Amino acid sequence: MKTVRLDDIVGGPQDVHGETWNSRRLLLADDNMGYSLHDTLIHAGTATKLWYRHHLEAVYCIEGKGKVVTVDDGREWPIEAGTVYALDKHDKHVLHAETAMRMVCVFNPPVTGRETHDADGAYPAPGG
Ligand code: 9YT
Repeated sequence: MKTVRLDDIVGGPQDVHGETWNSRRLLLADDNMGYSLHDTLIHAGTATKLWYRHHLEAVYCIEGKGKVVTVDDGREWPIEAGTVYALDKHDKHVLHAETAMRMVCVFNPPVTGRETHDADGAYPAPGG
């Protein structure tokens, strides 16, 4: 087994900055767990368009408050500390952060490390 410490990730190659978020990637594809595990900060007052076409993502909000809007049906899903949302249908969505939010995110298949979103809000398919 092994341990990973957030303090050792911050400021290194697994500390990835997007326009509206900062993803500290704790476990990646190379860790061979079958998923990746991220501790992600979402900046207050932002809206992020996302569509993980190639991945399933579960997101556990542990700090802050906001909402997810699913694009196809316009439904609003309130999110606060203690809420998990699971994008089990590769749902196109917009994440609105009312306050700064801290999320524990799991991706299946795992991301490899440096991914940021394309114009659709997706990460590339594994293997290119
Ligand atoms: C919640 C969400 O999807 N935020 C965007 C960043 C992503 N979760 C990541 O790479 O950690």
